[in-house]
Amino acid sequence: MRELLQLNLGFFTKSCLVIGFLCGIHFIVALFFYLSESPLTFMSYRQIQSLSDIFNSQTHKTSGLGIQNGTGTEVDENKWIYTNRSDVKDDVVLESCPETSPLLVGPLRVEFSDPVNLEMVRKNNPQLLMGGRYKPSDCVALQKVAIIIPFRNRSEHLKYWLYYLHPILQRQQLDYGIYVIQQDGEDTFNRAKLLNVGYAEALKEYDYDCFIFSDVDIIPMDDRNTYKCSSQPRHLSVSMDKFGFRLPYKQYFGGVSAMSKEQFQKINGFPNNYWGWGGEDDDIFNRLVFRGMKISRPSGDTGKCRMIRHSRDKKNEPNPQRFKRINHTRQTMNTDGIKSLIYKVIDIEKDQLYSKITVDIGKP
Ligand code: UDH
Ligand code: NGS
Repeated sequence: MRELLQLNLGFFTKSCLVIGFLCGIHFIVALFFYLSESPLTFMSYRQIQSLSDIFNSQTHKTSGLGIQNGTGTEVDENKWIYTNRSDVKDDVVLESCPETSPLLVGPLRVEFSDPVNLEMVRKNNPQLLMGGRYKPSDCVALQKVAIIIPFRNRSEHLKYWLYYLHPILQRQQLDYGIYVIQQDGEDTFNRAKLLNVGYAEALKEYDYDCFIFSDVDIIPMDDRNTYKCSSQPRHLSVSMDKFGFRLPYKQYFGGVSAMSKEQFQKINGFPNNYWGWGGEDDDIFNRLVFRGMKISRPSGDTGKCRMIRHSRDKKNEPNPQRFKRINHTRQTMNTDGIKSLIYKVIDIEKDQLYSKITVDIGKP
Protein backbone atom coordinates (compact mmCIF):
# COMPACT_ATOMS: atom_id res chain seq x y z
CA MET A 1 0.00 0.00 0.00
CA ARG A 2 2.83 2.38 0.99
CA GLU A 3 4.70 1.41 -2.19
CA LEU A 4 1.62 2.17 -4.26
CA LEU A 5 1.31 5.58 -2.56
CA GLN A 6 4.99 6.43 -3.23
CA LEU A 7 4.61 5.37 -6.87
CA ASN A 8 1.56 7.68 -7.32
CA LEU A 9 3.29 10.64 -5.65
CA GLY A 10 6.29 10.22 -7.95
CA PHE A 11 4.06 10.09 -10.98
CA PHE A 12 2.15 13.21 -9.77
CA THR A 13 5.38 15.21 -9.25
CA LYS A 14 6.70 14.25 -12.70
CA SER A 15 3.37 15.16 -14.33
CA CYS A 16 3.44 18.57 -12.64
CA LEU A 17 6.97 19.21 -13.86
CA VAL A 18 6.06 18.23 -17.46
CA ILE A 19 2.92 20.41 -17.42
CA GLY A 20 4.86 23.34 -15.92
CA PHE A 21 7.57 22.93 -18.56
CA LEU A 22 4.98 22.84 -21.39
CA CYS A 23 3.23 25.95 -19.99
CA GLY A 24 6.57 27.75 -19.90
CA ILE A 25 7.30 26.90 -23.54
CA HIS A 26 3.78 27.95 -24.55
CA PHE A 27 4.18 31.27 -22.75
CA ILE A 28 7.54 31.97 -24.43
CA VAL A 29 6.19 31.09 -27.90
CA ALA A 30 3.06 33.21 -27.37
CA LEU A 31 5.16 36.12 -26.14
CA PHE A 32 7.43 35.85 -29.18
CA PHE A 33 4.50 35.92 -31.64
CA TYR A 34 2.78 38.70 -29.79
CA LEU A 35 5.84 40.93 -29.87
CA SER A 36 6.76 40.22 -33.49
CA GLU A 37 3.20 40.90 -34.82
CA SER A 38 2.43 44.06 -32.89
CA PRO A 39 2.63 47.10 -35.21
CA LEU A 40 3.77 49.27 -32.36
CA THR A 41 7.03 47.31 -32.07
CA PHE A 42 8.46 48.91 -35.22
CA MET A 43 6.90 52.34 -35.02
CA SER A 44 8.89 55.35 -34.11
CA TYR A 45 7.65 57.75 -31.49
CA ARG A 46 6.52 60.22 -34.24
CA GLN A 47 4.48 57.53 -35.94
CA ILE A 48 2.81 56.52 -32.71
CA GLN A 49 2.08 60.17 -32.07
CA SER A 50 0.44 60.73 -35.45
CA LEU A 51 -1.58 57.54 -35.03
CA SER A 52 -2.97 58.78 -31.74
CA ASP A 53 -3.62 62.21 -33.30
CA ILE A 54 -5.66 60.57 -36.02
CA PHE A 55 -7.66 58.56 -33.49
CA ASN A 56 -8.29 61.76 -31.55
CA SER A 57 -9.18 63.81 -34.62
CA GLN A 58 -11.76 61.27 -35.72
CA THR A 59 -14.00 62.26 -32.87
CA HIS A 60 -14.25 65.78 -34.40
CA LYS A 61 -14.55 64.79 -38.04
CA THR A 62 -17.66 63.59 -39.77
CA SER A 63 -16.22 62.81 -43.20
CA GLY A 64 -13.13 62.39 -45.31
CA LEU A 65 -9.59 61.29 -44.60
CA GLY A 66 -10.35 57.79 -45.86
CA ILE A 67 -11.09 56.55 -42.33
CA GLN A 68 -14.60 55.24 -42.27
CA ASN A 69 -15.24 54.36 -38.65
CA GLY A 70 -14.19 55.69 -35.31
CA THR A 71 -12.75 52.45 -34.03
CA GLY A 72 -10.66 51.38 -37.03
CA THR A 73 -8.11 48.71 -36.19
CA GLU A 74 -4.46 49.55 -35.79
CA VAL A 75 -3.61 47.59 -38.92
CA ASP A 76 -6.02 49.64 -41.05
CA GLU A 77 -4.79 52.92 -39.67
CA ASN A 78 -1.22 51.89 -40.19
CA LYS A 79 -1.75 50.86 -43.80
CA TRP A 80 -3.51 54.15 -44.55
CA ILE A 81 -0.68 56.17 -43.06
CA TYR A 82 1.91 54.51 -45.21
CA THR A 83 0.03 54.19 -48.49
CA ASN A 84 -1.97 57.41 -48.74
CA ARG A 85 0.07 60.11 -47.11
CA SER A 86 0.55 63.20 -49.22
CA ASP A 87 0.34 66.12 -46.85
CA VAL A 88 0.17 66.78 -43.14
CA LYS A 89 -1.94 69.67 -41.90
CA ASP A 90 -2.19 70.32 -38.17
CA ASP A 91 -0.93 66.75 -37.73
CA VAL A 92 -3.87 65.37 -39.76
CA VAL A 93 -2.83 63.44 -42.85
CA LEU A 94 -4.65 64.49 -46.05
CA GLU A 95 -4.90 62.80 -49.44
CA SER A 96 -4.84 64.66 -52.78
CA CYS A 97 -8.27 65.66 -54.07
CA PRO A 98 -9.44 63.56 -57.04
CA GLU A 99 -8.92 64.79 -60.61
CA THR A 100 -12.70 65.25 -60.95
CA SER A 101 -14.48 66.49 -57.86
CA PRO A 102 -17.28 64.18 -56.66
CA LEU A 103 -19.19 67.29 -55.50
CA LEU A 104 -20.01 68.58 -59.00
CA VAL A 105 -23.65 68.77 -60.01
CA GLY A 106 -23.40 69.71 -63.74
CA PRO A 107 -25.79 72.25 -65.36
CA LEU A 108 -26.82 75.17 -63.16
CA ARG A 109 -29.66 77.67 -63.13
CA VAL A 110 -28.23 81.16 -63.53
CA GLU A 111 -30.63 84.12 -63.24
CA PHE A 112 -30.04 87.80 -62.65
CA SER A 113 -33.60 88.79 -61.78
CA ASP A 114 -33.58 87.86 -58.06
CA PRO A 115 -31.76 90.46 -55.97
CA VAL A 116 -28.65 89.34 -54.07
CA ASN A 117 -26.68 91.09 -51.38
CA LEU A 118 -23.22 90.53 -49.95
CA GLU A 119 -24.46 89.67 -46.46
CA MET A 120 -26.44 86.78 -47.88
CA VAL A 121 -23.42 85.61 -49.91
CA ARG A 122 -21.27 85.70 -46.77
CA LYS A 123 -23.87 83.64 -44.88
CA ASN A 124 -24.08 81.13 -47.72
CA ASN A 125 -20.31 80.60 -47.66
CA PRO A 126 -19.27 80.21 -44.03
CA GLN A 127 -16.08 78.31 -44.88
CA LEU A 128 -14.48 81.30 -46.62
CA LEU A 129 -11.53 83.02 -45.02
CA MET A 130 -10.63 86.70 -45.37
CA GLY A 131 -9.83 87.62 -48.95
CA GLY A 132 -12.32 85.11 -50.39
CA ARG A 133 -9.83 82.35 -49.64
CA TYR A 134 -10.80 78.72 -49.45
CA LYS A 135 -9.23 75.28 -49.52
CA PRO A 136 -10.92 71.91 -49.06
CA SER A 137 -10.67 70.61 -45.51
CA ASP A 138 -10.67 66.91 -46.38
CA CYS A 139 -8.15 66.71 -49.26
CA VAL A 140 -5.21 68.59 -50.75
CA ALA A 141 -6.37 70.68 -53.76
CA LEU A 142 -4.60 69.87 -57.02
CA GLN A 143 -3.95 73.54 -57.84
CA LYS A 144 -3.59 76.84 -56.03
CA VAL A 145 -5.76 79.20 -58.04
CA ALA A 146 -5.84 83.01 -57.98
CA ILE A 147 -8.98 84.42 -59.61
CA ILE A 148 -8.46 87.92 -60.93
CA ILE A 149 -11.30 90.29 -61.85
CA PRO A 150 -10.68 93.67 -63.55
CA PHE A 151 -13.06 96.15 -61.99
CA ARG A 152 -14.55 99.63 -61.83
CA ASN A 153 -18.14 100.73 -61.08
CA ARG A 154 -19.61 97.23 -61.41
CA SER A 155 -20.67 96.46 -57.81
CA GLU A 156 -24.03 95.09 -58.92
CA HIS A 157 -22.30 92.56 -61.22
CA LEU A 158 -19.73 91.65 -58.58
CA LYS A 159 -22.50 90.61 -56.18
CA TYR A 160 -23.90 88.11 -58.68
CA TRP A 161 -20.42 86.89 -59.56
CA LEU A 162 -19.62 86.18 -55.89
CA TYR A 163 -23.06 84.69 -55.26
CA TYR A 164 -22.71 82.15 -58.06
CA LEU A 165 -18.96 81.51 -58.17
CA HIS A 166 -18.05 80.88 -54.53
CA PRO A 167 -20.23 77.74 -54.20
CA ILE A 168 -19.04 76.49 -57.61
CA LEU A 169 -15.35 76.96 -56.79
CA GLN A 170 -15.78 75.16 -53.47
CA ARG A 171 -17.50 72.24 -55.18
CA GLN A 172 -14.58 72.15 -57.60
CA GLN A 173 -12.32 71.50 -54.59
CA LEU A 174 -9.92 74.32 -55.39
CA ASP A 175 -7.46 76.08 -53.13
CA TYR A 176 -8.39 79.58 -54.29
CA GLY A 177 -8.46 83.31 -53.60
CA ILE A 178 -10.47 86.13 -55.22
CA TYR A 179 -8.68 89.33 -56.30
CA VAL A 180 -10.83 92.22 -57.49
CA ILE A 181 -8.48 94.74 -59.08
CA GLN A 182 -10.11 98.14 -59.09
CA GLN A 183 -8.81 100.89 -61.33
CA ASP A 184 -8.51 104.13 -59.39
CA GLY A 185 -9.60 107.47 -60.88
CA GLU A 186 -11.63 108.34 -63.94
CA ASP A 187 -9.16 107.77 -66.74
CA THR A 188 -9.76 105.35 -69.61
CA PHE A 189 -10.15 101.74 -68.45
CA ASN A 190 -7.34 99.24 -69.09
CA ARG A 191 -8.45 95.63 -68.61
CA ALA A 192 -5.19 93.84 -69.48
CA LYS A 193 -3.01 96.03 -67.27
CA LEU A 194 -5.35 95.41 -64.32
CA LEU A 195 -5.01 91.66 -64.95
CA ASN A 196 -1.21 92.00 -64.83
CA VAL A 197 -1.53 93.84 -61.51
CA GLY A 198 -3.76 91.04 -60.19
CA TYR A 199 -1.16 88.43 -61.13
CA ALA A 200 1.63 90.37 -59.35
CA GLU A 201 -0.44 91.18 -56.24
CA ALA A 202 -1.81 87.63 -55.82
CA LEU A 203 1.71 86.19 -55.93
CA LYS A 204 2.78 88.52 -53.13
CA GLU A 205 0.21 86.79 -50.93
CA TYR A 206 0.43 83.08 -51.74
CA ASP A 207 2.33 80.67 -53.94
CA TYR A 208 -0.38 80.40 -56.63
CA ASP A 209 0.35 78.15 -59.58
CA CYS A 210 -2.73 78.91 -61.66
CA PHE A 211 -4.41 82.21 -62.62
CA ILE A 212 -7.98 82.68 -63.81
CA PHE A 213 -8.71 86.00 -65.50
CA SER A 214 -12.44 86.65 -65.40
CA ASP A 215 -14.69 89.51 -66.43
CA VAL A 216 -17.02 90.46 -63.59
CA ASP A 217 -20.17 89.85 -65.62
CA ILE A 218 -19.64 86.24 -66.80
CA ILE A 219 -21.10 83.29 -64.88
CA PRO A 220 -20.57 79.65 -65.86
CA MET A 221 -23.73 77.58 -66.30
CA ASP A 222 -22.10 74.24 -65.51
CA ASP A 223 -19.76 73.48 -62.61
CA ARG A 224 -17.88 70.88 -64.69
CA ASN A 225 -16.22 73.87 -66.36
CA THR A 226 -13.44 73.75 -63.77
CA TYR A 227 -11.65 76.99 -62.97
CA LYS A 228 -8.18 75.49 -63.11
CA CYS A 229 -5.20 75.31 -65.45
CA SER A 230 -4.18 72.75 -68.05
CA SER A 231 -1.01 71.84 -69.88
CA GLN A 232 -2.04 74.50 -72.44
CA PRO A 233 -3.64 77.92 -71.78
CA ARG A 234 -7.36 77.39 -71.39
CA HIS A 235 -10.26 79.48 -72.59
CA LEU A 236 -13.29 78.88 -70.34
CA SER A 237 -16.07 81.19 -71.62
CA VAL A 238 -16.47 79.34 -74.89
CA SER A 239 -20.23 79.23 -75.18
CA MET A 240 -21.77 82.53 -74.13
CA ASP A 241 -25.46 83.34 -74.30
CA LYS A 242 -24.76 86.70 -75.95
CA PHE A 243 -23.01 84.93 -78.86
CA GLY A 244 -25.78 82.32 -79.23
CA PHE A 245 -23.80 79.76 -77.16
CA ARG A 246 -20.84 79.55 -79.55
CA LEU A 247 -17.50 81.23 -80.16
CA PRO A 248 -17.83 84.58 -81.96
CA TYR A 249 -14.62 83.68 -83.85
CA LYS A 250 -12.08 80.89 -83.60
CA GLN A 251 -9.30 82.96 -82.04
CA TYR A 252 -11.57 84.54 -79.40
CA PHE A 253 -9.83 84.49 -76.00
CA GLY A 254 -11.90 87.07 -74.06
CA GLY A 255 -14.18 86.71 -71.07
CA VAL A 256 -12.68 84.02 -68.82
CA SER A 257 -9.30 82.34 -69.34
CA ALA A 258 -6.85 80.23 -67.31
CA MET A 259 -3.08 80.24 -67.41
CA SER A 260 -0.45 78.58 -65.27
CA LYS A 261 2.32 80.73 -63.84
CA GLU A 262 4.70 79.19 -66.33
CA GLN A 263 2.44 79.88 -69.33
CA PHE A 264 1.88 83.47 -68.18
CA GLN A 265 5.61 84.10 -67.76
CA LYS A 266 6.38 82.56 -71.13
CA ILE A 267 4.36 85.33 -72.85
CA ASN A 268 5.63 88.14 -70.57
CA GLY A 269 2.10 88.48 -69.20
CA PHE A 270 -0.41 90.77 -70.86
CA PRO A 271 0.02 94.06 -72.76
CA ASN A 272 -0.10 97.22 -70.61
CA ASN A 273 -0.94 99.67 -73.38
CA TYR A 274 -4.47 98.79 -74.51
CA TRP A 275 -6.53 101.69 -73.14
CA GLY A 276 -10.26 101.44 -73.77
CA TRP A 277 -12.36 98.62 -75.16
CA GLY A 278 -11.17 95.84 -77.45
CA GLY A 279 -8.16 94.04 -78.85
CA GLU A 280 -6.24 93.20 -75.65
CA ASP A 281 -7.61 89.64 -75.64
CA ASP A 282 -6.56 89.23 -79.30
CA ASP A 283 -3.07 90.44 -78.36
CA ILE A 284 -2.93 87.80 -75.60
CA PHE A 285 -4.04 85.15 -78.09
CA ASN A 286 -1.22 86.25 -80.45
CA ARG A 287 1.34 86.04 -77.63
CA LEU A 288 0.33 82.47 -76.84
CA VAL A 289 0.55 81.41 -80.49
CA PHE A 290 3.93 83.13 -80.93
CA ARG A 291 5.26 81.16 -77.96
CA GLY A 292 4.12 77.89 -79.53
CA MET A 293 1.10 77.25 -77.32
CA LYS A 294 -2.37 76.08 -78.30
CA ILE A 295 -5.67 77.01 -76.69
CA SER A 296 -7.49 74.29 -74.80
CA ARG A 297 -11.27 74.58 -74.33
CA PRO A 298 -14.12 72.70 -72.64
CA SER A 299 -16.93 71.37 -74.85
CA GLY A 300 -19.62 73.80 -75.96
CA ASP A 301 -22.01 72.14 -73.55
CA THR A 302 -19.83 72.31 -70.43
CA GLY A 303 -18.55 75.75 -71.43
CA LYS A 304 -21.97 77.45 -71.46
CA CYS A 305 -22.12 80.75 -69.59
CA ARG A 306 -24.30 83.78 -69.11
CA MET A 307 -23.26 87.42 -69.31
CA ILE A 308 -25.07 90.07 -67.32
CA ARG A 309 -26.49 92.49 -69.87
CA HIS A 310 -25.36 96.10 -69.49
CA SER A 311 -24.70 99.26 -71.45
CA ARG A 312 -21.27 100.46 -72.50
CA ASP A 313 -19.20 101.78 -69.61
CA LYS A 314 -18.06 105.37 -69.47
CA LYS A 315 -14.36 105.80 -70.18
CA ASN A 316 -14.13 102.44 -71.91
CA GLU A 317 -14.89 103.47 -75.48
CA PRO A 318 -13.53 101.33 -78.31
CA ASN A 319 -9.80 101.86 -78.61
CA PRO A 320 -9.05 103.23 -82.10
CA GLN A 321 -5.46 101.94 -81.92
CA ARG A 322 -6.40 98.33 -81.24
CA PHE A 323 -6.08 97.04 -84.83
CA LYS A 324 -2.63 98.58 -85.28
CA ARG A 325 -1.52 97.15 -81.94
CA ILE A 326 -2.63 93.57 -82.56
CA ASN A 327 -0.70 93.63 -85.82
CA HIS A 328 2.52 94.26 -83.89
CA THR A 329 2.25 91.81 -81.00
CA ARG A 330 5.34 89.91 -82.10
CA GLN A 331 7.48 93.06 -81.85
CA THR A 332 5.97 94.48 -78.66
CA MET A 333 5.42 91.42 -76.48
CA ASN A 334 9.00 91.17 -75.22
CA THR A 335 9.16 94.74 -73.98
CA ASP A 336 5.55 95.36 -72.96
CA GLY A 337 4.21 93.02 -70.30
CA ILE A 338 4.59 91.82 -66.73
CA LYS A 339 8.32 92.65 -66.79
CA SER A 340 7.64 96.33 -67.52
CA LEU A 341 4.54 96.69 -65.32
CA ILE A 342 4.39 99.89 -63.23
CA TYR A 343 1.54 100.71 -60.86
CA LYS A 344 0.84 101.99 -57.38
CA VAL A 345 -1.38 100.29 -54.82
CA ILE A 346 -3.80 102.84 -53.34
CA ASP A 347 -5.84 100.60 -51.04
CA ILE A 348 -6.33 96.95 -50.08
CA GLU A 349 -9.73 95.95 -48.71
CA LYS A 350 -10.08 92.46 -47.26
CA ASP A 351 -13.55 91.00 -47.07
CA GLN A 352 -14.68 87.43 -46.38
CA LEU A 353 -15.64 87.29 -50.07
CA TYR A 354 -12.65 88.93 -51.81
CA SER A 355 -9.55 91.09 -51.68
CA LYS A 356 -10.26 94.36 -53.42
CA ILE A 357 -7.06 96.10 -54.47
CA THR A 358 -7.41 99.65 -55.73
CA VAL A 359 -4.57 100.68 -58.01
CA ASP A 360 -3.30 103.69 -59.85
CA ILE A 361 -2.22 102.36 -63.24
CA GLY A 362 -1.54 105.75 -64.83
CA LYS A 363 -3.21 107.03 -67.97
CA PRO A 364 -2.91 106.56 -71.75
N1 UDH B 1 -14.84 96.54 -66.51
C1 UDH B 1 -15.25 97.22 -65.38
N2 UDH B 1 -15.60 98.51 -65.46
C2 UDH B 1 -15.57 99.19 -66.62
C3 UDH B 1 -15.17 98.51 -67.78
C4 UDH B 1 -14.84 97.19 -67.71
O1 UDH B 1 -15.29 96.65 -64.30
O2 UDH B 1 -15.92 100.39 -66.63
C5 UDH B 1 -14.36 95.15 -66.40
C6 UDH B 1 -15.44 94.17 -66.09
O3 UDH B 1 -14.89 93.10 -65.39
C7 UDH B 1 -15.86 93.74 -67.46
C8 UDH B 1 -14.51 93.63 -68.13
O4 UDH B 1 -13.78 94.71 -67.60
O5 UDH B 1 -16.57 92.55 -67.45
C9 UDH B 1 -14.54 93.69 -69.63
O6 UDH B 1 -15.17 94.87 -70.02
P1 UDH B 1 -15.53 95.14 -71.51
O7 UDH B 1 -16.17 96.48 -71.61
O8 UDH B 1 -14.34 94.89 -72.37
O9 UDH B 1 -16.49 94.01 -71.92
P2 UDH B 1 -17.99 93.85 -71.69
O10 UDH B 1 -18.35 92.61 -72.37
O11 UDH B 1 -18.70 95.10 -72.43
O12 UDH B 1 -18.36 93.93 -70.24
C10 UDH B 1 -18.52 95.29 -73.80
C11 UDH B 1 -19.31 96.51 -74.26
C12 UDH B 1 -20.74 96.30 -74.07
C13 UDH B 1 -21.55 97.15 -74.95
C14 UDH B 1 -22.97 96.68 -74.89
C15 UDH B 1 -23.85 97.47 -75.73
N3 UDH B 1 -25.16 96.89 -75.66
C1 NGS C 1 -13.56 91.63 -81.01
C2 NGS C 1 -12.61 92.41 -80.16
C3 NGS C 1 -12.31 91.68 -78.89
C4 NGS C 1 -13.62 91.40 -78.14
C5 NGS C 1 -14.54 90.64 -79.05
C6 NGS C 1 -15.88 90.38 -78.41
O1 NGS C 1 -13.88 92.34 -82.15
O2 NGS C 1 -11.45 92.44 -78.08
O3 NGS C 1 -14.76 91.38 -80.25
O4 NGS C 1 -16.37 91.57 -77.94
N1 NGS C 1 -11.37 92.64 -80.93
C7 NGS C 1 -11.10 93.79 -81.54
O5 NGS C 1 -11.83 94.76 -81.51
C8 NGS C 1 -9.82 93.86 -82.31
S1 NGS C 1 -17.70 91.67 -77.13
O6 NGS C 1 -18.79 91.29 -78.01
O7 NGS C 1 -17.59 90.73 -76.01
O8 NGS C 1 -17.83 93.03 -76.65
O9 NGS C 1 -13.38 90.65 -76.97
